[in-house]
Amino acid sequence: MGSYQTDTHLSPENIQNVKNAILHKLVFALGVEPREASRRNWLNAALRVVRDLSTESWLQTRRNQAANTSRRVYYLSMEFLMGRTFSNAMIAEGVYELIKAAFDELGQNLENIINEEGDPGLGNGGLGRLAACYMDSLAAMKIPAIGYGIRYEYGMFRQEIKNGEQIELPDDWLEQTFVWPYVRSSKRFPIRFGGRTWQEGKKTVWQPDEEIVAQAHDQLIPGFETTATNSLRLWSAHAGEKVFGLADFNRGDYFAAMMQQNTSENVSRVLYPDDSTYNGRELRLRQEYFLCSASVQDIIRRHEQESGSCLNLADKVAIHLNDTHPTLAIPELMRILIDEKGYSWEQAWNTTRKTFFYTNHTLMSEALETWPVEMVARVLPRHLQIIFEINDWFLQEVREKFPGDEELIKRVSLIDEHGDRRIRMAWLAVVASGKVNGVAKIHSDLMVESIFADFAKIYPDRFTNVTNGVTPRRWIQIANPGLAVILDKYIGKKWRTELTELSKLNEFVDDKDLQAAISAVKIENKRKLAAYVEQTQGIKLDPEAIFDVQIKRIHKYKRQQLNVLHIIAHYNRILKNSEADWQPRVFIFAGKAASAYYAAKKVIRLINDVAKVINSDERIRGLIKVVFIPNYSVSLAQLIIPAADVSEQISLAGTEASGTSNMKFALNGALTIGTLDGANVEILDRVGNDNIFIFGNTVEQVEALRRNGYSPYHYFENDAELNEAISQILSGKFSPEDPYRYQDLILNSGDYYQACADFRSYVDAQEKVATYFRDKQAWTRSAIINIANMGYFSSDRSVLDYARDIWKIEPMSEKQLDEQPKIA
Ligand code: F58
Repeated sequence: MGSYQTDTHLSPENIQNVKNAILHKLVFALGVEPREASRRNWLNAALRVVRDLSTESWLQTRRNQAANTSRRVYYLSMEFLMGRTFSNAMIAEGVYELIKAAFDELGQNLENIINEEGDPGLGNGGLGRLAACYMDSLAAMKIPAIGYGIRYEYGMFRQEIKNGEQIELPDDWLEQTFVWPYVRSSKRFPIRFGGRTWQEGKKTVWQPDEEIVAQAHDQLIPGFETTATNSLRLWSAHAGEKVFGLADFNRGDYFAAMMQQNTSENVSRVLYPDDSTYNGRELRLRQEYFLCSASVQDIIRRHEQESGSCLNLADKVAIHLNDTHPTLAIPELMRILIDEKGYSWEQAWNTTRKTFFYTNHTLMSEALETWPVEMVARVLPRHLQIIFEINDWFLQEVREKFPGDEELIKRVSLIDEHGDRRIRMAWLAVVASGKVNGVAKIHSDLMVESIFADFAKIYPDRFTNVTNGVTPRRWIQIANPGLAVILDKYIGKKWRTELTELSKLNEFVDDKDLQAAISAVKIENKRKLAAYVEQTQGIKLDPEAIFDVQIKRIHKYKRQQLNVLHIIAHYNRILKNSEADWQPRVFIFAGKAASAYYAAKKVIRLINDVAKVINSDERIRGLIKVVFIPNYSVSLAQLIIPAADVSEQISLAGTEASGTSNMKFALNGALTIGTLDGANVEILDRVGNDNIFIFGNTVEQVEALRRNGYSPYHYFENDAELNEAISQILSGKFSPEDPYRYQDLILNSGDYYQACADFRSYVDAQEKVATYFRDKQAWTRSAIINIANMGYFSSDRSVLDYARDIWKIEPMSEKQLDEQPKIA
């Protein structure tokens, strides 16, 4: 297969071509002899072959996009959790079967080779994975888009469990050669920090005292079954010449100069591993500015190159802010337009306000970013001035609309004047964005009722919803090939890009053959997961048991501790009546706790302590197994989700903005046990009450409890099972070597997320789960109904919503994608 092969038909000749192409890469790109090649070598050779295919389309797409009049979206995100590239690229290019056949002939097993690829953890959780699903869908939907992020040298830490505790180890993902990206040596931009500003007439001059260089690394994002190929451009930080210590070298101090180089490169050294508390450290501010400045400079360069000037920027450019983390792009664009391109303030502001769009991912106040004025003054003095000017302009506008309301002014000011003065980044993002959206219906509604209530009065048309989605290519086709085969047979192949096609399955919910096929695939997936758990942890799981799964970041609001309380209560019930005909259950957890999040780390330890006691208690005859699978990642999610019977989505109502694993689970035929929170509400709307287990207080009830002074002791005293479970934890039943280990958990921490209040209805819902599971046919029927009604939750739908309602971008047609002459 040369770089131009487009015939993907499974003929002997094509297979031979692919084999030759892989061998050619192995020998001439990697310098490895076939008989000495390791799996990693085979992987890298094949990755290069597939990359050649995508590269053709990529260059072609770029020329066609440039020639096209359409607007492009630039998706700025501090995190992209892309997962492995190889399978995704093979299926996008339609060569999976060909490569599999070629490897068969070469005596290699494709699945082993796929599993050899590392899984770059350049994100914390849902927000980063959402960005990755959107990159996949933007390409598949032919929407001109470029993602911008940071190429962290160390991604999310590697988690090991030692004596039940989380240990964080560095994730040195770059140690393995990652052949997918192209390093763009010509795409380098200076990023400046510090220094001072002064006026020269009307002009402001900024003289920074530090300069580093941002270097572009491009990953191709091939669209599924289209030539449309977008890019994800990640920046790495390097010492610029100016920093690379000219002064120090002149004084002959080589060592000091090298040290300086190290500090500059710290900017892209490591991902901040905090999932939902905002971390106000200066290095994080520098990282955010680094991403914003490099990306905005690149956007302007490209625009000028394509349009000849900077003038019609807003017509051609939409910049999307994935949460507030890239909000400094706003003052950075203003700065460049005013200081470097000579725009007036008004011209620059009018352009900026038409260019930006912002997605909010959380209502929790501890996660809202604010930066101390003092710190921004030191690190980015010119940007601080611009932010103050935006604030003056904005407050003037508010005073005109709402004269005399000085309390309102204080609340909406971009500067929080309480205590040390701070810049409210979410406010800045709202003021400068054409549209602001939440990520699920309930979240978007709550957003305008709570954190943005004042802004919704000032700008009533600005707020909207785009419910999250997930890509069916990765989350069905790659993660669950057995299910993909069934779908192809019953509803045809179109679901891959039109997920609402799944609704055709509704016709077959009572079809015995379909039911048998669906449960056979589920059992097969459970066996695969069980094999992994046995191999890695030595715990044997019964594939006939209910696989009940909670995999996500460990956080109090996600309430893993509620799950544990039920497991203990269930264990106690079995002990009291061990002869009864109990349904065997496996409770599976995975997820990382922020390294400084003491309570979350304790929850991991509790899960492991409980697992140890229960798994080794012979009296319960293996009726319960508890497993914590270490080092959760995208590739582990791909293994675990298709094997789940039950999806745990048990956050306190009003706290989980959307959730996206809830969609992946239901799409793979798991039944949800969940609260009326985030996208669970929309999943319920679509699958109906009979096919989901909803429990717990509603947002209104949660708020009423808070208003009336919530006390967990009330529930503790009145619910015998809850009382027993908590008392056992507190008395050291699960930590006999350290009986006080969990003294500060649950009750003594005030139970802010009301686990005790929802305990009873959760346990009742779990009872219903166990009873329902016994009726295999009814259960499988419900699983099919879940799959059939998840079409809405495709990220293809989400990005088309963004393109139509927010960015005003038309997808390209196949004709437009083919306009420019081919390269080869
Ligand atoms: C998540 N946020 C939401 N933030 O919690 C989840 O409900 C939603 O489905 C998802 O976004 C996608 O919209 C999230 O993952 C982070 O990880 C941030 C990382 C940087 C610091 C603040 C939290």
